[in-house]
Amino acid sequence: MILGILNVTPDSFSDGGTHLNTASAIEFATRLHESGADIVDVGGESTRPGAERLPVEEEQRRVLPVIEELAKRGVPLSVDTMNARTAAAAAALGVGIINDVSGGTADPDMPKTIADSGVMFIAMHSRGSSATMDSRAIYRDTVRDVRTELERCVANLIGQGVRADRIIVDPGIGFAKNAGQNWELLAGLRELRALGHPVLVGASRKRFLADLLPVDSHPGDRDAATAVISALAAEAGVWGVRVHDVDSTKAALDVWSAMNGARK
Ligand code: PMM
Repeated sequence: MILGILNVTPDSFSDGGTHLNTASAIEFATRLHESGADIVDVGGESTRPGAERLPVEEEQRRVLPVIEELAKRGVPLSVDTMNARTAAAAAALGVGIINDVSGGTADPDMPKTIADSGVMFIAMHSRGSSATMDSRAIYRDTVRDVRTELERCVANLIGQGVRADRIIVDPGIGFAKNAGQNWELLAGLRELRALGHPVLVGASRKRFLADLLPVDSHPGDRDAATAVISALAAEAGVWGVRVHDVDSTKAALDVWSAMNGARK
């Protein structure tokens, strides 16, 4: 699955401020869908390291009008939110997946809201908050520790009534991880699959990819590297990738798919 990213924020690291206006956000999301995004992931609150939390009213003012119109147009949607109230409002408008970078821990009402609304839930691994996560990137064995913490997160969600078959897990590339740890997680995706839940990977345009590029490169220059990760993630059996540039990831996945189909 390709989740195309729509950030309706003034300060996301790679596309902040581009789609703050509702009409431009709707047009961009429609284009993502037409280019091959299976789902458009709409977010109103920046989660970049150091970001301050946003009032929930402002988050809703940014995302709900966009979601309402896209849902009317039949675009399959997820909403990237840590707020149970936003999750509930989005689900009522027809959003099928709640994507929570805190794994349901930032808002104590999130697990029950998910359980009651019957939507799918993306439980992403992180530590601390956006403000503190960079200082929490200390692991004994990155893949094993992330796997154990995701396991605990999933058990907590199920304990609060969320159905196991509605949970997708995500290692949270770049969230409380340094560059080396991100690579370890990408190399260890098969181990995360052993959790028994679909796995989502969000490496798109993230800072660690800049190490592979010239020093004066821009986030958009990271799309080729992102597309290669998409194909390698598919090979490792992940369920989905969350990306900014749908065209390059779709091309990479088409190649993987053709090769996979020819396998004897
Ligand atoms: N990364 C960002 C935001 N939301 N959600 C999931 N499930 N996984 C991620 O890796 C993830 C996310 C940060 O990137 P952005 O600012 O480009 O959206």
